[in-house]
Amino acid sequence: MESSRTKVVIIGAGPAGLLLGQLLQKCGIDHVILELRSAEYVLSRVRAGVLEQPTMAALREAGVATRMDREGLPMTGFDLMWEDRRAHINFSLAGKCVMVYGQTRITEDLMQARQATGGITHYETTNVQPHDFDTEQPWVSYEKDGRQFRIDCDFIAGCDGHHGVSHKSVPKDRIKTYDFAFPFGWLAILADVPPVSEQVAWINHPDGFVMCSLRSKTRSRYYFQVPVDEDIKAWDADRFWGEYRRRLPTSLAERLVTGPALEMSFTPLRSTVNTPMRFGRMFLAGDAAHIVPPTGAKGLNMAIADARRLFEGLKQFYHGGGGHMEQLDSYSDDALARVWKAVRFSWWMTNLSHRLSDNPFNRQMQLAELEYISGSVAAQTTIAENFCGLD
Ligand code: RFL
Repeated sequence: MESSRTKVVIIGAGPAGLLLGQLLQKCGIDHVILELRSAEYVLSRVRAGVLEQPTMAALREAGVATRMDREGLPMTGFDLMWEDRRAHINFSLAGKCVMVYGQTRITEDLMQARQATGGITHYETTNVQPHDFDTEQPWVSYEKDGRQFRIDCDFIAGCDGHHGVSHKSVPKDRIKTYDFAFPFGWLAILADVPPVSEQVAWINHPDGFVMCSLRSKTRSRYYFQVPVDEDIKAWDADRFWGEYRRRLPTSLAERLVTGPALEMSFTPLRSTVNTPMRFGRMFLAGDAAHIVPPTGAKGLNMAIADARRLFEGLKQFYHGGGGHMEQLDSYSDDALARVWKAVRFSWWMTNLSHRLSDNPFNRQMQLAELEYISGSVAAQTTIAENFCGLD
């Protein structure tokens, strides 16, 4: 086995791992990123696209925001629609705004910055395994190109997503997982067509949720609700557009432009929180610690917030004089306080906007709540401040 040493081993090169790496790189703190997939595969994943203000600030701090500031689209509100009704949620009620800028681009910007500054990422590493994280001498083993490696380190950052190895390496009696799976998911299309609505719209249709979203002025991302056991292979772009148009309010259906699918995917909706987010010298960040239904546009923002907070703890340890652990010690509690609020908002938005069951009572409750929101500035303000991110 070939051995080496660094200060921090980051497992996973998604947004959480790459941002943490870039912040450490800027501070001169030695680290290595290990990623299961190839760089091309990581870049091909189409995911989130709505950035809260603290996310934008973190990307600026990491020095990777030039393209975001040039090409990102400011989003000042969104529409909630049902039947022939509409409530506009104006983010100015919360004194904030967000930005539309795709996760793929963030990943690309972070990868380019990493390459330019000489940060080390080993792609296509297999059998990555954290060891001895309960001691002050943790280490990580992995394989690449048929060779075995060992990296000794001070800390391990588990940024390896929901299916990663980090949280699975913790003994079952030391980790508590809270989990709720909705019985439905989202079928999505990405297409180079102008967005059907200038405002991103969340639409409660009696047959299930519909969303009009965008990545730019010429690229749209549309979703609708399907049962979790839907045969996804039975859906091609033509069938998608037909059902999508059918569920849109008439005013939008008339304006819908369709086109070839750049990508189609299915995302099951679930909420999962692994607690705590720290195990000795291993810290979980991003989807490795929690996932949320995308309804509240929180997943990416939560991952970036965790990475930012973990970075502050590591910076204090290495640059604060005397190996201070205070911020690392409070990482899990501080992060979870924020995480649970975002989980709640994502769960609530999902319950408000999706077909929950065949029971008509549920729909009447949703309609009453939507009517209440449309007539209450207080309710709209609550939604705006949660959507834009709680401080
Ligand atoms: P990621 O992006 O999943 O990255 C984790 C990385 O770890 C690697 N990995 C490993 N590496 C080494 N060894 C192992 N054993 C490993 N196992 C895994 C993976 O290959 C990967 O590169 O997690 P991170 O960095 O925490 O970032 C989180 C965000 O990606 C995620 O929260 C959002 O994309 C969630 N999400 C959405 N969030 C939103 O806010 N709005 C959205 O519209 C939205 N759409 C989505 C989404 C997530 C999706 N996925 C995960 C199913 C749509 C989809 C399809």
